[in-house]
Amino acid sequence: MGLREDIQNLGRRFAEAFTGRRAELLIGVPGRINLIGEHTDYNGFPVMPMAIERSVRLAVAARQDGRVELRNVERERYPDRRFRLSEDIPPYANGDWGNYFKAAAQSVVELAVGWGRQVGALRGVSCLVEGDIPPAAGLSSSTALVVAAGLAFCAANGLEMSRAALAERMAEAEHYVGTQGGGMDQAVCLLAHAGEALKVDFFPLDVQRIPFPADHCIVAAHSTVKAEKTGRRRPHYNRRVIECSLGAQLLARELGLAAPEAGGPDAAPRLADLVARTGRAPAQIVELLEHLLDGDEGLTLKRAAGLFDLEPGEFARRFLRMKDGSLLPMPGHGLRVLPRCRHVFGEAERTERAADCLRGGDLEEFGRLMNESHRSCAQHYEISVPELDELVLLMRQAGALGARLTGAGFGGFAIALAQEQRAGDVTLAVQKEFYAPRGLPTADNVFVFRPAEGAVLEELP
Ligand code: NG1
Repeated sequence: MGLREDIQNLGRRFAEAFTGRRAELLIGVPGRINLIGEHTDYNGFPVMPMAIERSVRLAVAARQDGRVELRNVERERYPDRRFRLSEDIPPYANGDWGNYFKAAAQSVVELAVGWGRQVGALRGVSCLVEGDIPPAAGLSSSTALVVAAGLAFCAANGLEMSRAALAERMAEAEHYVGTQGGGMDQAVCLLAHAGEALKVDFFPLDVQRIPFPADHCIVAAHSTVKAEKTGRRRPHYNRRVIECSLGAQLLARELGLAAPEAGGPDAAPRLADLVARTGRAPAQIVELLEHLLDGDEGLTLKRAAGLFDLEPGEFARRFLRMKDGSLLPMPGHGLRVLPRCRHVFGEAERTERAADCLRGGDLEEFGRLMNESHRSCAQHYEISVPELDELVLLMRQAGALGARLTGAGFGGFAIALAQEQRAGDVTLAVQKEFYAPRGLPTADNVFVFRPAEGAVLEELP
């Protein structure tokens, strides 16, 4: 069944959930896999994702008051939630599913106020929610929910903006849940087209559509390790954002681009700016950083502070502060600025090459780039886990052209690019070698994906 049929079915169930009322708007937002370009988005470098045939769906009725009433079809797992639109919406407990709605609501309220609307006059929504994107698996279930909620609040209040503008807004909005993510997921779930991958550039957002070969597909296999955005994974993700930002600021100072005293990570240059503003090749910039750090792969607090001519306390306050105001705990192995930058600059080049390969039909080379990407994610970015490494190896051995982890890492899914006629072999291999020995089914753990369409919206008469 397609996304449009799915939302229509949900619309029919709305009246049972909210006795007698009718849904006015149906929304479907897909999840995504990322083919290549991992942890590049927040550094200003491109990514290459595609939407998948798994989605979050909403049936929505606008309310006359500013209340938000949420009901999930999986009510036991996701209990009902109610809150009120206001200028400062307090979050639920960490990890609560309602926070993804609050993230969108907070951002839409700010937008509406900026456009001269009174908060008290804003309309809330009653929403019936369902979804089939595996959660905490790097397939972007949380972003699909934030974006779906953003579409619902904007529609209920007649706030019109382009999909690209909404994508940028919702990327910022999702920081409400505490992860300082980039803009990839919001862009792909709003701007994707069936049968195509996207090459997405950032700051400003720019999307190029690249046809995906009809005789190839993506096999995705769950590592069975949860990668919860608001749980264990959050500090690991944010630490990498900060490590990259430190690299960018050190290099910018060295290259005479900006004074790091100008502010913390928010105001700071990104790694991509160093290439764009100096015209230097990424490899040259990595060399410069190696030289600056004397090859030191894990900076102590004292060493890092010294590089910025600061006392450790002052350095931590200026550079290690996360968006929620707390300070990044100093990792035992130090700040791994050099390996993180090695990954990001290498991945940026691989992503550009991969886009050319996809355009030119060189899928073998594309697969090799995926393999290199996985190696770099594991070695330099340290975001793989043994289960993901095992899966990518199995998939390559079974005839995939290339395989890698997808999304933020620390668990979640591995993906493989395969010719259509080899997809069965790849699936069988992971079933026999990975899931069967663990006593797990392949259903809901292994999927075959082809690029799906982006978000759909249907107004009901
Ligand atoms: P997932 O895997 O959906 O959590 C996260 C970020 C992306 C990007 C990737 C790594 C969010 C919402 N998404 O994706 O922006 O940085 O990691 O490439 O934080």
